[in-house]
Amino acid sequence: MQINAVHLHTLRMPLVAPFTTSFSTQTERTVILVELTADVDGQEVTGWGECVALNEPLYSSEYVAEVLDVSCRFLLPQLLTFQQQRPLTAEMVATCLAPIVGHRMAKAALEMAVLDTQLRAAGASFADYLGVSRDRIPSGVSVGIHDTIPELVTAVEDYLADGYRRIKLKIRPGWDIAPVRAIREAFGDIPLQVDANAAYTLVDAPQLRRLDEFGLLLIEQPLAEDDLRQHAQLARLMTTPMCLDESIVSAEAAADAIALGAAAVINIKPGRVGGYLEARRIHDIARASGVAVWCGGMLETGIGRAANAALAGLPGFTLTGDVSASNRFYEEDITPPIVMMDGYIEVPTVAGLCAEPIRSRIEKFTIETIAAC
Ligand code: OSB
Ligand code: MG
Repeated sequence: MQINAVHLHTLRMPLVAPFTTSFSTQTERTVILVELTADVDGQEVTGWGECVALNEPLYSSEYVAEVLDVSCRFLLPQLLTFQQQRPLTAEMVATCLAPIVGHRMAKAALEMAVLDTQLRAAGASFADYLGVSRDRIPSGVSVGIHDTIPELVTAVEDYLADGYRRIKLKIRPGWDIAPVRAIREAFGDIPLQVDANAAYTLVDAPQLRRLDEFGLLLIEQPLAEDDLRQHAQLARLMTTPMCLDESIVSAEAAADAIALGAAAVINIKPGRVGGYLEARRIHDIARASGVAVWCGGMLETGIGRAANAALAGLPGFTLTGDVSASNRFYEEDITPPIVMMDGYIEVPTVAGLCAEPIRSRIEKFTIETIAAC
């Protein structure tokens, strides 16, 4: 393909309820959409990408304003120079952008837009592209930190009534044993796991070990992003399986974590690792190593959520992920809503990564558009 134009839209979307993690409380999602128009074999095609970076560098070093800056200043010029030599394909994007260090979320969004364009032009779904044969995936939900235990219990009760097949509780020092015990007491042996978003240190090992008695599926990212060796040490002290999120920024990081014994399970988030193609490689490495994976979420709109639902159809995704319905976070999504039925979400069959975005909704939530090239 030959890219003709790229628009970077910044949207501000209200959340249905505040979402609190160990690092912040979000009441809205600022999301960057990449709208890419290209010439593919004489046909003009538009594709979409969604960037998972948050507004502040609290989950990872990337953030919205920085993604816009690096995309306009370095990433897009690099792609435009590249396509003067030969036609661009999604499979070439990561290699083309590799000289620019880091900025994986920004790169992922651009690769996603190129891939969506390529698939739409070919009339192929993302599931076709990946070779996914499952037609639906089980749906789990990530439940934020609440002000009180009774409020948490009510929230979990509502999600279970909706049909969610696995509950993930956000934890942090001061909100760990008591909420987990309360959920076990209220709902018994449901599939349950916790996510600390790097809020602990190895010094907290005795406290974290107290989680072992609750039969959790896993504990996600208790320690800092860089603490691979310490995660391996903690994993040896606990019976709860160790799962990494923030630490797994690439296929290399995944291979290192597995080799060190730092990850019995990996949360795969395409944006965090530089794109869906790298996410697939991590799936392949983990599967070959006997390490289970599941698909994480970053409060995606229907664009990223649909792509995640297809990725999660790969055979190594043996654990239920955070791919929930649109209405988990948004009253109005910017695509036809992703719905959950009987605890499952359908693997999309439309051409491209997602259903056609709804222009009027995008316009409604847009606070800024940059004509990047
Ligand atoms: O750690 O998985 C995480 C949301 C923002 C940043 C990090 C995380 C999360 C979630 C929400 O847990 C997952 C979702 O989108 O449903
Ligand atoms: Mg996480």
